[in-house]
Amino acid sequence: MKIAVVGATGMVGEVMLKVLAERNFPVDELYPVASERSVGKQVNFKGKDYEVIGLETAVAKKPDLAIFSAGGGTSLEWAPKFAEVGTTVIDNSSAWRMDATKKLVIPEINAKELTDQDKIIANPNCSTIQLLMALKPLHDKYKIKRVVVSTYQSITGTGVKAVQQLENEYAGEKGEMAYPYPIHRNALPHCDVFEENGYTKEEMKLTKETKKILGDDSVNVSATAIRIPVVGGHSEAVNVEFESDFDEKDVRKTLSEFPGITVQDNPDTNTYPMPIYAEGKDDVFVGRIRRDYSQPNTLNMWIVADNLRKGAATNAVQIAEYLLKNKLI
Ligand code: A2P
Ligand code: 11C
Repeated sequence: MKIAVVGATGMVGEVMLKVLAERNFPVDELYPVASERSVGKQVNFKGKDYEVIGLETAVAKKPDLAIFSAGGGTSLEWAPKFAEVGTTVIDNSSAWRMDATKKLVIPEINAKELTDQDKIIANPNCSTIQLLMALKPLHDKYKIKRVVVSTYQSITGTGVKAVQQLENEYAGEKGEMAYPYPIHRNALPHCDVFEENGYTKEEMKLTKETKKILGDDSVNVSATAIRIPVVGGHSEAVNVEFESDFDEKDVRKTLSEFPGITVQDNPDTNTYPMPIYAEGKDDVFVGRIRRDYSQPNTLNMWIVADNLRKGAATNAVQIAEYLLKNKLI
């Protein structure tokens, strides 16, 4: 396989290279791609240094696969150019997710929708992926009516600049700000940009992407997305109302049998998911599973995952693995 990793010098791109190596994805030729600022720099893959190239040069190489994590603008402009030369693009940005002609894929949930005609495939938003991993098996069993989710999101979701901002603030130094306010010792009810309806784009991604991935417009999601000074993973407090009633034991069993989910839930031993455990792992961790006694058929849970892994790189590489296994690339 000839593979381009677009955004190879970024927060997700770096993890992408790590995950491709760890999972032993068959990479015969690797093209790390970044902005013109980074052309000529070196990145390491499996102990070997590779020179970063620009987008134009990468398209000319006609790779079999291009995995994009370089922002929506870059994807909108360049994914079609790769597709035109026969490259299959897996795109981590929000550029193509809600395009009706593009599939939005979490392999454990809907990879079966993919065909060899899909030349641009969208990777869902990180907070959507971990939410849906837990919702899907429960939706199949009890049918979801409504979800209320509050997120506690890692600064790594914003990228290198945000991590730098927090480091500067720790050190008491001034520098470029990724957020409109300090993030150290703070919580910002503001992930991505505000939309006209008063929600942020991140909140609306949770609402819209959920319907598309489940293929069910009747599932309603109300979201509040918060940025906190944490690295290692996103956390979500989730309240789910089902059509039918459930047994808590059965919920735990259903979740733990779903591939890619680990249930960590034992109040007696203070066992629950946390970003410091999820960091560097590919699974989605679910805990604090308990009935909401304030209304019928309703459940509370807490979901944590490494947003750079299952929320981005791992999910993208799993899509690539599915394409390869099913001879779709
Ligand atoms: P560069 O390092 O040259 O800026 P992050 O989200 O962590 O900030 O990373 C963004 C990634 O996307 C980086 O690899 C960055 O490259 C890359 N990138 C940003 N803008 C462009 C662009 N216009 N063309 C190609 N790559 C881009
Ligand atoms: C965050 N969800 O943590 C973002 C990061 O739509 O892919 C990725 C943005 C996106 O803010």
